[in-house]
Amino acid sequence: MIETGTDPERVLLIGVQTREVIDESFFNLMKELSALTETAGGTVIHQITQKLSHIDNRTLVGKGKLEDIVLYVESHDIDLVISQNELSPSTNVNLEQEIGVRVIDRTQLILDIFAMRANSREGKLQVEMAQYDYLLPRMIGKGLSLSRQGGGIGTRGPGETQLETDRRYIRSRMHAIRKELRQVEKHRERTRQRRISGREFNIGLVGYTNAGKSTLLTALTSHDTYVKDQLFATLDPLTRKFKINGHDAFTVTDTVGFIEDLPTQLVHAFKSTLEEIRYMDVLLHVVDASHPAFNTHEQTVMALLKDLEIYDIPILTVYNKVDRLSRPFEPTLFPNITISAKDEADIEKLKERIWSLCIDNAEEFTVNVAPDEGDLLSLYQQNTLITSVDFNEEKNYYELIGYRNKTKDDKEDEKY
Ligand SMILES: Nc1nc2c(ncn2[C@@H]2O[C@H](COP(=O)(O)OP(=O)(O)OP(=O)(O)O)[C@@H](O)[C@H]2O)c(=O)[nH]1
Ligand SMILES: [Mg+2]
Repeated sequence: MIETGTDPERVLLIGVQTREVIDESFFNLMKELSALTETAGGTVIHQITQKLSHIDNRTLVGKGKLEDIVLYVESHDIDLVISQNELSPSTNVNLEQEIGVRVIDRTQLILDIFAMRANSREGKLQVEMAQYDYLLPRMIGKGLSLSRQGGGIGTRGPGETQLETDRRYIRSRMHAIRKELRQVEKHRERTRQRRISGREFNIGLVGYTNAGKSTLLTALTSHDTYVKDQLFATLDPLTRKFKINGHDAFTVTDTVGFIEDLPTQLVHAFKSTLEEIRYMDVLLHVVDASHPAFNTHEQTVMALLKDLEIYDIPILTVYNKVDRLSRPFEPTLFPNITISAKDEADIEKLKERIWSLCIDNAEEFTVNVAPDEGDLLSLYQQNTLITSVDFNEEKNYYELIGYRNKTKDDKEDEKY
């Protein structure tokens, strides 16, 4: 956020619509850029766009349009210009020189929001890594000044003193971060192992940013998580236990939201976080059904899942926010469920679907537990879905029948 005491930055958005981008997509991209800017704490004053067959290598927009921009910035007290199109280092410098205020692009804006949101040590390191990854090629031979005194959108993340030091420092810092991230990853691996051997049913939430993942996690677990009408409210994976039909054996994990054209630096940096998804038993793909671009959103998510090579986890598409729908809704992904995360009856319906998906992918088992093995009994209750308990008087033990999660090993074995 912008520090208190300072007024929000006044932002002008600019964008070039090239021939291959249709009007509707361009409109949505500019709208999303505006939402991202507000999320970063800026105020969007105006936007100036241009249709061109291809972007101008020197200044992005044509000469006349550039004059319009310069005039607008001067007469409306603009602090910052944000470009929808990716800017090469030299275009970026040219624009700043011509316009006379700071100019950043969508990637820098998203990196900035991530820097603002990162809470955990791991999240912070991942963002720092992504920012250096972005900065490094921009320093080489460009004589680009890295001093970004004054603060504001696009300047958050690695501290200023660090930005002012040289490439060698950045390289060695990147090396150190990589090393530390590997440690964190090992730790995560151990927790994951425990979760898998615990044989709980792990439900993963994935989806476009602002789809309602955190709201759903809260609704399923009746706990408070950070839910905000902002893009990228959640950066760190968060796992909570929850119950279905009185059974304790479920966990749900919230993940970072996806976005169209997520900067590659960030995809790279958050790979290990995103890879948590791979270890889930069932995925809930949350889609904001009330969003006009929901179709592009869900395709973006599916493409990322494909990139992560996630093929064999059952996915239930959860079309959310139906309470906001004003038009008839045609689902495009199957199987699906249409809900409002704010409707308790819908949450119950969703739990039933999760329950059947888990059972479908589990194995039935029977086991006998002696009356003095109370600990064992509760272990089964915690980690499996017990559907019947009978006391066998003749043999003096409890007969349990239930479903348990297949371990990843069992799943591997099945393939052969
Ligand atoms: N009307 C309505 N609003 C909803 C519903 N579900 C979520 N929202 C709102 O949508 C906004 C975004 O919800 P979040 O749960 O933060 O979304 P998210 O997917 O976690 O977003 P990121 O963490 O940014 O990726 C919040 O303002 C929620 O209150 C719903 O079913 N109906
Ligand atoms: Mg969230």
